[in-house]
Amino acid sequence: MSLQDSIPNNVDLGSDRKLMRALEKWQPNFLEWWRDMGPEGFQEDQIWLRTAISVDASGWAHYDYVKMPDYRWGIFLTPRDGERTIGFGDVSEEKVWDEVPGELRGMLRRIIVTQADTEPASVEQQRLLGKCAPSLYDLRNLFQVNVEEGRHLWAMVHLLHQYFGRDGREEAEALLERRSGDVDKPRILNTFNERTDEWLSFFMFAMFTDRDGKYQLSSLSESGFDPLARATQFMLTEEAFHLSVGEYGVDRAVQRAAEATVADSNDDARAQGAIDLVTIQKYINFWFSSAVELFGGEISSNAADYFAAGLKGRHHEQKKYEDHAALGEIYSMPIVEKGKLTSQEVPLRNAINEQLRDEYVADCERAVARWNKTIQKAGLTGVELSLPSRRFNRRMGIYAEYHFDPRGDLIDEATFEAKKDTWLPTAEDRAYVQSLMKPCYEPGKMASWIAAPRKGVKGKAIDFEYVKFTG
Ligand code: BYC
Ligand code: FE
Ligand code: FE
Repeated sequence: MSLQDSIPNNVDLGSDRKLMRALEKWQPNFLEWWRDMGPEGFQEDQIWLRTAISVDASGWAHYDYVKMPDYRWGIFLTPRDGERTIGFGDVSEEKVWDEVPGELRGMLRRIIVTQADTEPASVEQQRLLGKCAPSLYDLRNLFQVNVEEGRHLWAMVHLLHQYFGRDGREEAEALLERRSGDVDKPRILNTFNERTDEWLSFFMFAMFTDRDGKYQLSSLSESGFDPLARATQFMLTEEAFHLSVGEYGVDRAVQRAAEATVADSNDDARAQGAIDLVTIQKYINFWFSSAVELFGGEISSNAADYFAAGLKGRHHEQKKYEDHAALGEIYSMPIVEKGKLTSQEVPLRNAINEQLRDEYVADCERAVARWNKTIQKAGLTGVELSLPSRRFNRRMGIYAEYHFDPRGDLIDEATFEAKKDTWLPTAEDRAYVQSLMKPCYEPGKMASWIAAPRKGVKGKAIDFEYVKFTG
């Protein structure tokens, strides 16, 4: 099969010899990376996967059994919708760019490489999960997420190859060389070096970390660099599924926790083989505080520069905002001064990261409210999950040097240390969660710690054979 056949695309790959050659060199390295660092095992099994084969709203997704190494990682840009002008920053109303403006090359490359780096990183973090999947349905969803993160890497590598010359080719190689968690060659952003080798963490990751992806992609989807805007628009169509895997995965663990608590004479969910809600709360605290870092510093001149240059806007910039210059506006931000929380006025452009984080936090609050409904429905009263304050447990940004409790109140280090084990997963909690990670591969059956999903994938039954083992 020629490269052109094996890469579904709408970027007219066939007529661009130079791009073809670059991708032909990169593809075997990608496949080698996939074999080494992609899902461990299962490479010969038939997985019922969706593949993006076009960009039409109605027909882009094709579902069939496929072996993962044969997955067709395509390159798609959402089609142009007439002439578009840039919608924010100092370049508002200028026509969008089809090539990289020379003076923005460094900034753009950095944004694209940072975005790209997260995609293979997440696949590496999740590589052992197949061995302990709580059901066939979940196993299939994991692999769906993994192959699509692989495709997101292709999307960014296409941009690097087509628009950044030799630098771009070198960056594309480096993306296959860094490794999640590696001491010498770690992935760029911290969260992508955390261990994600049990399923509660995986669901938390898809809920909180992929959701950062949604907001970052969204703010790039109106970029003045049109190929980036159109690439990220198409990535967002896939991202929605990843977010649902996370949100409903946590929901099912919560449901089982609540039901088990009700069923147990001592209210002990663990005695029933479930994960208790206290532990789930600690995982929420950990993963939310880790993901919240991904929005960058609260006060960021990088973000101001990206915005001014028309490279990175805000979530729903056109739809939601009236003033696309964001000049002369003030953002009021809680800061610590003389040992007390007070507020500081920051020029809006320097607070773009924080504004995006606001949208993200509100979205996470919505999900937690849904989980609390699930607890109620299970008949458990007096227990609620909550999202910690964005100031809690931070390593970066303006809150990093202080300590806060999950409510966001300033506390001293001794208090934090004394309470830490009640707020964040302990080694014992992690060991307990790990002890539940037994594979459950019989169609329709679920592991002890998780409720069944409400429905299967794309109209299939929950007990559909989502993975056919050949080994
Ligand atoms: N870890 O001005 P600052 C996804 C660095 S997820 C380590 O505060 P800026 C996905 C920063 O580089 C979406 N370092 O921040 C999800 C800078 O370094 P220098 C990924 C960090 O630049 C699941 C310094 O700190 N996409 O798609 O405004 C599965 C101060 O920077 C971190 C993107 O991120 C961190 N967390 O904002 C699969 C979009 N945060 O200059 C996929 C592209 C900051 O001092 N990236 N630093 O050396 C960006 O737009 C920006 O780079 C960031 C950071 C928003 C990440
Ligand atoms: Fe992605
Ligand atoms: Fe994702």
